[in-house]
Amino acid sequence: MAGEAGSGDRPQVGGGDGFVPWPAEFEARYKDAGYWSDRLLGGVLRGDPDRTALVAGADRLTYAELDRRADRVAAGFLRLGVGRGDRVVVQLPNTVSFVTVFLGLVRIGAAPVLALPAHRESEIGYLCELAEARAYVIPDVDGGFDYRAMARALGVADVVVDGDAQEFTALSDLDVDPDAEALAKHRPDAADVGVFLLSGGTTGLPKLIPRTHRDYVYNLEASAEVCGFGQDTVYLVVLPAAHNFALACPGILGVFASGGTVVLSPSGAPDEAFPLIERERANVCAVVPPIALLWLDAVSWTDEDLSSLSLLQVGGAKFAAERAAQVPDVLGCSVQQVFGMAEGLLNYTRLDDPADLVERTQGRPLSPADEVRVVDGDGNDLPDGEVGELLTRGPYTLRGYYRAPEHNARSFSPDGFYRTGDLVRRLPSGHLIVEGREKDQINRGGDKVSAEELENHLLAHPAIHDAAVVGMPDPVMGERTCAFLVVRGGEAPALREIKDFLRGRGLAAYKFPDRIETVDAFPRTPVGKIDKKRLAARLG
Ligand code: OOB
Repeated sequence: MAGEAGSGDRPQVGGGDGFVPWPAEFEARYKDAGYWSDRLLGGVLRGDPDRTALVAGADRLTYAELDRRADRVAAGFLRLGVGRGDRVVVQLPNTVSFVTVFLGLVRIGAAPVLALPAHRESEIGYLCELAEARAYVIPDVDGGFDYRAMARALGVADVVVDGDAQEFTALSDLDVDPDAEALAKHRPDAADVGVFLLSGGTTGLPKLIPRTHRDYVYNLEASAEVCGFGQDTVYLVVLPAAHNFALACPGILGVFASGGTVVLSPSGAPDEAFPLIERERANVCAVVPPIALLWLDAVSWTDEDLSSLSLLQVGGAKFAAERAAQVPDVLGCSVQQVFGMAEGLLNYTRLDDPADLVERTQGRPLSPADEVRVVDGDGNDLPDGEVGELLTRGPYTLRGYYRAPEHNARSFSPDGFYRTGDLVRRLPSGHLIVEGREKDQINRGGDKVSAEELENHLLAHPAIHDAAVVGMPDPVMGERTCAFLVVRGGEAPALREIKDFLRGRGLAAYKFPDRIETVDAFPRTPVGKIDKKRLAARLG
C-alpha cells in the first residue's frame, strides 16, 4: 500500500511545469507546525481491513478489498504507460470506479484532473489540452449520454471506458496483478501535485487548481477532525464525487482516513438518497442548499426512516438562516454550514457552536494557519463587522492556478493571498458571513457559471451582437442565469434555440441561461464597461 512518501530526489510535478509552489519559508513553517506530513493521498485507506469502506448499488467493498482493487487499477495504468508526473482527465459518476481510478492514479503519482459528469466537449477538450492529459477516463453511457461519442469527437489519446469500451480501452482490462517494485518506482513525493480540481471560473476558460498530496491530505484530515468523523461515520455521497466538497471536505477521502463507510448515491433526489439513508443507516451527508430545501419539503411526502442522520453539511452557496434553523426540527439532525472553495480555504461552523452562529454564519476557517483578510476596494484591511473582499492564504490554499501566469497576476496579491471575489463580514469570533460577490460569476445552487465563458459562447451565435450574463434571484437555486442580448436586427433567437446552439458547442448544460432578455443597448458605467448591476436591477 502506498503509505509513505518516496524519496525526494526525483523531479517533482510542478517546479517549472506551471505549478506555483509555496515559498520556502512557508513550506518550512507548515512542516514545522505539523500541518504538512509525508502522508500521501494513496494511503488514505486507514480503516480496519474487514470493515466496509464503500457501498455503491449492490457492491460492498471492505477496506482490504478496496485497497487491493486500487493497486490493481494502479498497475493497469502503469501497463498503459501512465505513471508519475502524468495527468489523466477523469470524468466518472458516483461509482466504485471513480474511487478505484482516483486511488489507483494517485498511488502511481499520476494526477487525476477531476471533470464533472456534466462537462462536455467545450470543457473536456480544453482540459485535455491544458493538462496535456495522457488519458481520459469515462463511463460508457450515463444519464442517457454516450461519453464514448464525445471522446470520439474530441479525438483525445488513450480513452479508458468503464463499461462497454467499443474501440477504446476497457477499465476492466486495467485490472492487473500489481508489481510492488513498479508501484514503488512511481510512488509520488508528498510535495507533488496529487490532484487537479476545477475552479468555478470567472474567466472565458476554466482554470485548473493543483492540490499537492500534503496540502490535500491536511485538508481532508483536519476536516475529518473538525466534523468528528470516525469509524462509525456512514457518509452518503449525493454531490458529484469529483467536487471538492464531496471528495475531501471531509468527504469520501476524509471518511476513508477515519475508517468509516462511504455510501454512493447517483444524486440527491429524495427517491434515490432517502432509501439509501434508511438501508445503510447513513449519518452524515453533504449537500448544496437546493438539495437541503428539497429534503426539508420531501420529508412530509416520503416515509423512509431518516433517524440515523446526525449531521447535514450544507455549502457551495448561501444557506438562509431561517432554513438552517428548520433542519434540526424537520430532518432531526444537526446542520453545519460549509463555506469552501476548490482553491483551498474551508470554513465550517463547529459542532459545538451555539445555534445562532450555526444558523447565521458560514463558519470559521478550518486551520489556525489560515490567514484571512477582509479588505476594501483599495486593499486596506477592514475592521470586524464591515463588508469587504475575502483574501486568504494558508497551508492548503493554492499559490497559483496551473499554467495561468496572467490570470495569477490578478487573482493573487503580491504576497500570495488568493483574492476569492467573495464579499464577507467577519465576526469577533472569526466566523464569516457571506454577503455577496465581486466576481463575475453566477452561483446557480452551488454550480458555478462564469459570465464571461457563457458570453463568449453566446457571441459566437450569428444573430447575437453583444451579450451580458447576470444572476437573477431564485427562491430555490439562490440564483439563476439571465443573458441580456443585443441582437443584429430581426427577431431575437428563442431560449430553446439558444440552448440548442450552446449544446451544439459542447457547453455543459448547467451553464445554459435560464432566461434571455433582449435590449437595444447595454447601460454603461462611467468608464464604459457594461453596467451589470443596472441590468440585474431590471429583472423583476
Ligand atoms: C465550493 O467550492 P467551489 O470551488 O465550487 O466554489 C467556491 C465558491 C466560493 O468562493 C463562494 O463564492 C461560493 O462558492 N460558496 C459559498 C458557500 N460555499 C461556497 N457562498 C456562500 N455560502 C457558502 N456556504 O462551493 C465548496 C468547496 C468545498 C466545500 C464546500 C463548498
